[in-house]
Amino acid sequence: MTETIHHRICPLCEACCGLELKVAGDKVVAIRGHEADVFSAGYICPKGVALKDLHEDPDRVRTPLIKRDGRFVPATWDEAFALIEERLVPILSAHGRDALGLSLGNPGAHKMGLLLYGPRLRRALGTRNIFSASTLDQMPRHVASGLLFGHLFNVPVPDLPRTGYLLVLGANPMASNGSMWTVPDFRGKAKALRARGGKLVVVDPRRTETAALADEHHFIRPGADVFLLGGMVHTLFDEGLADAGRIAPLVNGIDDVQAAVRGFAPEAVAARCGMDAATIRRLAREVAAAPSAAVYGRIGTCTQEYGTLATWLIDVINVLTGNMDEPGGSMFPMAPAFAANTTGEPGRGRGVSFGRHRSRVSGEPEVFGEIPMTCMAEEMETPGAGQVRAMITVASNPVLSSPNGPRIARALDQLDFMVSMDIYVNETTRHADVILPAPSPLEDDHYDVAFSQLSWRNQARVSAAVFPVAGSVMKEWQTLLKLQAIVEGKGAVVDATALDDEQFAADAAKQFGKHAAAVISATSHLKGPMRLLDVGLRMGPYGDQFGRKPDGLNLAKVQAAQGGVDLGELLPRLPALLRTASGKVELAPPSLLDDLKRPAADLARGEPPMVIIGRREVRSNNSWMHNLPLLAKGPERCTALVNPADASRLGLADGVIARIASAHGEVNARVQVSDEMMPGVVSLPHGWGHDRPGSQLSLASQRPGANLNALLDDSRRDPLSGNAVLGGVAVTLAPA
Ligand SMILES: Nc1nc2c(c(=O)[nH]1)N[C@H]1C(S)=C(S)[C@@H](COP(=O)(O)OP(=O)(O)OC[C@H]3O[C@@H](n4cnc5c(=O)[nH]c(N)nc54)[C@H](O)[C@@H]3O)O[C@H]1N2
Ligand SMILES: Nc1nc2c(c(=O)[nH]1)N[C@H]1C(S)=C(S)[C@@H](COP(=O)(O)OP(=O)(O)OC[C@H]3O[C@@H](n4cnc5c(=O)[nH]c(N)nc54)[C@H](O)[C@@H]3O)O[C@H]1N2
Ligand code: SF4
Ligand SMILES: [Mo]
Repeated sequence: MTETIHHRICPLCEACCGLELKVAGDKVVAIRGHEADVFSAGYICPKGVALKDLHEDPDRVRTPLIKRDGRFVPATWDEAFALIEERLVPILSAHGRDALGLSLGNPGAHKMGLLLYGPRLRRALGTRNIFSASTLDQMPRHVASGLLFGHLFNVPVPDLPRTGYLLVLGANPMASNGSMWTVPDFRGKAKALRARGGKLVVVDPRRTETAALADEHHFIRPGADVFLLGGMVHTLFDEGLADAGRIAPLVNGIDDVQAAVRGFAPEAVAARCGMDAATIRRLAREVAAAPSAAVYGRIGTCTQEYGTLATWLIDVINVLTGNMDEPGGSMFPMAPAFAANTTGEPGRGRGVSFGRHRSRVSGEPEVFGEIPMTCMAEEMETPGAGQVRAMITVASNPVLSSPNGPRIARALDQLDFMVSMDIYVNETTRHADVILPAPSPLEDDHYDVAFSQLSWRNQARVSAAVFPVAGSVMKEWQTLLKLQAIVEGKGAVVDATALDDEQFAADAAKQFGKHAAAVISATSHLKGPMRLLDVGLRMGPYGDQFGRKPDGLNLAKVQAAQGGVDLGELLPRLPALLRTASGKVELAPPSLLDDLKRPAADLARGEPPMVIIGRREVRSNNSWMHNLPLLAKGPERCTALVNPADASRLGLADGVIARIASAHGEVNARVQVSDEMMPGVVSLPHGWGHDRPGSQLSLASQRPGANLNALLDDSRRDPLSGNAVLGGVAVTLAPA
C-alpha cells in the first residue's frame, strides 16, 4: 500500500508539538517529530508517538452508549439525543437552569471544537453551576492576570531563548513539557541558556527532572512559596534593588506593595519555607542583577492555599526587577487569533470583578463565571432549590482528578440524569446515562485556540484531520450544537450544520454589519471551527482583514505553509495589551493586599510530620492515557517517593506497599525510597485508581495505581481563586 505523510499538531499537552505521521490506508505506520515545524522543530515525547495507540485503542468509545438496566449498550446518535431531550428538558422545566451542572475537563482546552463551541452551550444552559479543571489548576494565574493586567489571558511567559536567568518554582517542565507556557523542548532551550552563561534555579519539595538540569535546586516546604516570594520582594525594597525600569510609569501601587511585605523579611520567613535567609536574599539579588531574568511558577505555586498570592508575587518580582515585558524577561505572546488582548480599544478595558454570585452551599464566590470544582459534590448532594440534579461532563474525569473523588462518585450516582461527552467508559463516565463519543484526534482538525496565547514564540499553525471520521461519530462542535438546540427548546431533531450556518450569519451581522454578506460568501467553503478560525486569523493582529491588508494571514496561507508560519520572537506589548480600567498595571490590588494578612498570621505555624504532594511523569497524562500500550509498559509509575530518613523512621523499605492515610481516606501504593524528596514530604502522582467497577479500561485496570485525590480534602481552597489545595496535606505512612 502506498504510504503518505501527514503533519499534525499534537493535542495531548500544552507543548503543541508538530508531528509527522506516516500513514498507509487507514493505518498509522509511524509518528515522529516534524523537523520543519517552525515552533517545535522536530521535538516529540512518547505521548505524541502514542497517538497511534489512542487512535487504535479498542476500548475507545466509537458509538453513543445508553445505559439500560445498569449496562451500556450501543445506540444511534438520534436515539441518544432523543433520550437526552426526553430526560433533560423536564428537569430544567421543573427545577430551573441551575439544576443542570456542567463539568469541563482538561482535554477541552486542547480541542478547537470544544473551545469554540463550548461557550455557546454554556450560554444556552444559563446555569451558575459551571465547574472546570481550571479550579484544580491555573485559576490563581487567571485571577492574578485579571487583577494586574485586566484580562485572564494576559499571562506573561518567560522569554527563554533570550533570558539570562530562570527561576522556576513548582513546575517540572521536563515531565510536563510546560504549562501556561507553551514551550516544546524545554530541555534543549534550558541547555542553551546554560551554554550561554545563564543560570537555571529550581525551587521544589522534590529534586525533579528539571532540577537535575539546573545550576541550583532548593527544597521548599509545600505551600510556603508565598513566604519565599514575599521575602524576595522584601529584599528588593530593603536593599534598594526595586526598579521597574521602562514600564515604571505604567505601574500603579509599588509603594503599597512595599508596605504590604514589611512583615516578610527573609529572616522572619526562612523557617516557614525551610530555606535559609541568606539564600532568599541571594536569589532576590541575583534576579535583580541578572542582565535579564524570568521567574515562573506553575502547579506547585497555584494549587495551594496561597495560590493567588504566590502567583501575584511572581509577577511582582518580574515587575520590580525591570523584567516584565522586556526581552529575556517575562513577556506576553501575541496570538494570531481569538485573543481578547488583540481586540477592542488597546490599553484600556473594564478590568475584572469576581463574586457576582456565590455557590449555593459553601457560598464560594464565582470566579470568571465558575464555581470551584471542589464544590461540585456538595451542590449535587444538598437538597433544596438550585440543587444540581443533572450533569453534563465534557472531557472531564473528576472522580480521579478532583479532591475527595470518591465523594464525587457517590454524588454522581444520585443524579436524576447524566450525560458525558467522552472517549472512554471510565471512573466518571461509568455513572452517565448517555455517553457521546468524540472522533480520535487524528480524525479532527486542529488549531491551538488557547495555547497560541502562551507560546514561547509567536506562530500560526493549523492541521487538517489525517483520517476521515470513522463510522457515524459526530465532531464535538456538532454534538455541542445539538445539546445547545435541546436546551434552547429547538428539539433534538435540529440539523447541527444548519444551526451553525444560522449562528455564523447572526454573529457575522453583529461583527461586520453591512459587510456581513461579503464575509459569509468569502468563507462559504468552510464549516464549523475552521470557518471561525479563518475569520479569527483574518481579523487578528497579523490578518489580511479580508483583503485590506493583502500580505496578511488567512487560513489558506497558514494551511499552505508546511510547518506553519513563524511570527517572530515575543515583542514588548505594554501598555497596548492592558485591559484594566486605569490603563495601568495594577501591582497592588486591594483584594491581594488584604489576603496577605493570612500568611502574615501564619508565619509560626507548625508543620505535620508528613505531608503529600503530587507529580507528573512523561508517559502519563492526568487521568486518562494509562490504557495505551506504549505508555503503560515499563516500570510501575504510580509510586510513593519517600526520603530515606522518613523511610527508615517509618519502617518502609524500597518496593514495599505502604498504606497512606489522611483525614479523608486511605490508599495503598508501592514505596520508592529516594533522596530526591525533601524530608517530611511524600510524592504520589495523581490520575490513578483505575480499579473502579464498571470502567472499561482493560489495560489500565491491570495496573490501576492509587487515587491521590481520595486522600485530599475538598473543603480546602485558595479563597481568591477558588482553586483546590492539592499539596501539603497531612498524611501518615505505614507498611500495609
Ligand atoms: N492531586 C492532584 N490532582 C490533580 C492535579 C494534580 O496536580 N494533583 N492536576 C489537576 C490538573 S492541572 C488538571 S488539568 C486536572 C485534569 O483532570 P480532568 O479535567 O478530569 O482531565 P483528565 O484527567 O485529563 O481526564 C480527561 C477526560 O477526558 C476524556 N477525553 C480524552 N480525550 C478526549 C477527547 O478528545 N474528547 C472528549 N470529549 N473527551 C476526551 C478522558 O477519557 C477523560 O475522561 O487534574 C487535576 N487534578
Ligand atoms: N506528562 C505529563 N504532562 C502533562 C500532564 C501530565 O499529567 N503528564 N498534565 C498537564 C497539565 S493538565 C498541567 S496543568 C501541566 C502542569 O505542569 P507542571 O506545573 O510543570 O507540572 P508538575 O510536574 O505537576 O510540576 C509541579 C511541581 O510542583 C512541585 N510542588 C508541589 N507542591 C509544591 C509547593 O508547594 N511549592 C513548590 N515550589 N513546588 C511544589 C511538585 O513537586 C512538582 O515538581 O502539565 C501538563 N503536562
Ligand atoms: S510534549 Fe506534549 S505536545 Fe509534544 S508530543 Fe508530547 S504530548 Fe504531544
Ligand atoms: Mo492542568
